[in-house]
Amino acid sequence: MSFFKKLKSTLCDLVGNNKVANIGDITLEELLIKADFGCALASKIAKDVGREGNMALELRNRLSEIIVPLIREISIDSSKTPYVIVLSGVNGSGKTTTVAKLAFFLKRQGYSVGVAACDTFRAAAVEQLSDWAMRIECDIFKSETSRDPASVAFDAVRTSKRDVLIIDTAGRLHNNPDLMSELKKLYRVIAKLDATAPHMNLLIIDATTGQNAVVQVKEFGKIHPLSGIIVSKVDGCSKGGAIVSVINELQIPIFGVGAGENVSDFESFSVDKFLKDLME
Ligand SMILES: Nc1nc2c(ncn2[C@@H]2O[C@H](COP(=O)(O)OP(=O)(O)O)[C@@H](O)[C@H]2O)c(=O)[nH]1
Ligand SMILES: [Mg+2]
Repeated sequence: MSFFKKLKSTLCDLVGNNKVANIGDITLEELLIKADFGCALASKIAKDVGREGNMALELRNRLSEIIVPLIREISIDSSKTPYVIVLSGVNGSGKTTTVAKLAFFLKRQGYSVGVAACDTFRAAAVEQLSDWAMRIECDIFKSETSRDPASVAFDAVRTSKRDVLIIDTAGRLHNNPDLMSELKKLYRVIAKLDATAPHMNLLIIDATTGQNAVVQVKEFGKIHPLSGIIVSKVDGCSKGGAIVSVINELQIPIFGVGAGENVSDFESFSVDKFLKDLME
């Protein structure tokens, strides 16, 4: 079931069945808190929705107001060859897995895809991406000799003949200036080949990160402007409200969510899909 459909069935169906209107049972605010919206957002939405009229419709409208302005569709500009996507984020946030998921998703849409192993710190990271590339059957760019991620990225962009090139990077803490300047260098060298690259710059955020996500968006955005985020590991947040709260808190475009460890566990977002899932 899609992410927003699940959200709808945890919330709106209950409200629609009037279980919530019978305040004796449970209030809307309590329901939202149970669905992981966090106290502040739960209380605000509950207040906005009120207690009369068509509460289910009001609730959907409030959710739309929060989410719709920030939903983006992944769209590839075919005039850019390769169309370069860079994924960044802190350690373990799900970057490498998301590279594989995106590659799989785009291949299924008919694009030819290459991936670049620019996490050169750990041999295991290159191996991890090589395994994925073999399974998905896409090109992989890696270096046996260079430990410089910028030079691997440069060669990949220069030689890739594919429609899309997805660049994996090493996890880094935003408070490590050396690693952050290394990431800056990666952006600088690929811009030498194409001043408009990367064409999409995504931050991968672990859904269970909480408040620190705000800092991550701010700090990674300073290195290179972010196109938006993908939130990984939403399968670990059973009720979905936490994601709405992240979207609301960060006020940054979201392109989709990762919901598992397999390549097919990626859900891309679009406004049409959101409205269909939530409003139907
Ligand atoms: N349950 C779940 N696990 C995930 C998801 N995305 C990544 N992981 C797991 O999280 C761990 C770190 O992922 P990885 O892609 O290596 O993170 P990286 O360090 O940012 O490259 C691995 O064990 C992945 O299998 C997801 O959407 N759901
Ligand atoms: Mg990785």
